[in-house]
Amino acid sequence: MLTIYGVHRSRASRNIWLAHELGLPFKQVPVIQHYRLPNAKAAGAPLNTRSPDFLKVNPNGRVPSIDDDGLVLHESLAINLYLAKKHGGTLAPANLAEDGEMCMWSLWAVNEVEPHSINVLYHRVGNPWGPKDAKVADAAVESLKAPFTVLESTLAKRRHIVGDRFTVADINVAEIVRYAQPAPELFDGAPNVKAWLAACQARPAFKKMWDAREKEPA
Ligand SMILES: N[C@@H](CCC(=O)N[C@@H](CS)C(=O)NCC(=O)O)C(=O)O
Repeated sequence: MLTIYGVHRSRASRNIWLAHELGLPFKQVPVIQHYRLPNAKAAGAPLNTRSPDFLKVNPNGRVPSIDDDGLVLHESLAINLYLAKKHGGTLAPANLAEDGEMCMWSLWAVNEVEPHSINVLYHRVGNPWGPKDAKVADAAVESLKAPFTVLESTLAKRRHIVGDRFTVADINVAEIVRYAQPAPELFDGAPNVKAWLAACQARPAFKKMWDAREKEPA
């Protein structure tokens, strides 16, 4: 049985979305980020990223992690690539070339997009680390223009990130691009990215994850 560690309001959302796409049964252990609690170390605090029991699972102290019949993995995008390949089907790479492309796009998203898109989220919506700073958000939007141009030109040629079908690469990139949604000006300048993200987020598996996420306390 697959166990996913992490609340919906965390990067575990990526893995939960993928599991729903695959129709995979899983157990969720709702580990919360330590910084969202007033005192993560207090006796009786909910299981969090600094709880000794969770640090035994992931000594990095971050969610998500999975335990798949004894195989423990961290890093949300690696987890998705692993689960897609393990369970096969159309979400997974069909061959080595697609495998390379799916890894490339996942690493591209985490390196070229996430450091900036997370700053759009933190500084336009809510910053767990301190006050919001409009200048940081605006600088992040500026930094996202180049990767958005790359993604836009890719999606002008085809409807999906890799191949001609929805795959794990779409999930991995969409979940990172999602953080930039509080900057509509980026999407207005990239209509193919906007349409692709809307199509990803219209999928029943995404909506199932999102509905559960909305029910969690903010
Ligand atoms: N690169 C990691 C990042 C994981 C990460 O930063 N997770 C956040 C929650 S979304 C976390 O656990 N934060 C808790 C902490 O930093 O203590 C991944 O994609 O899994």
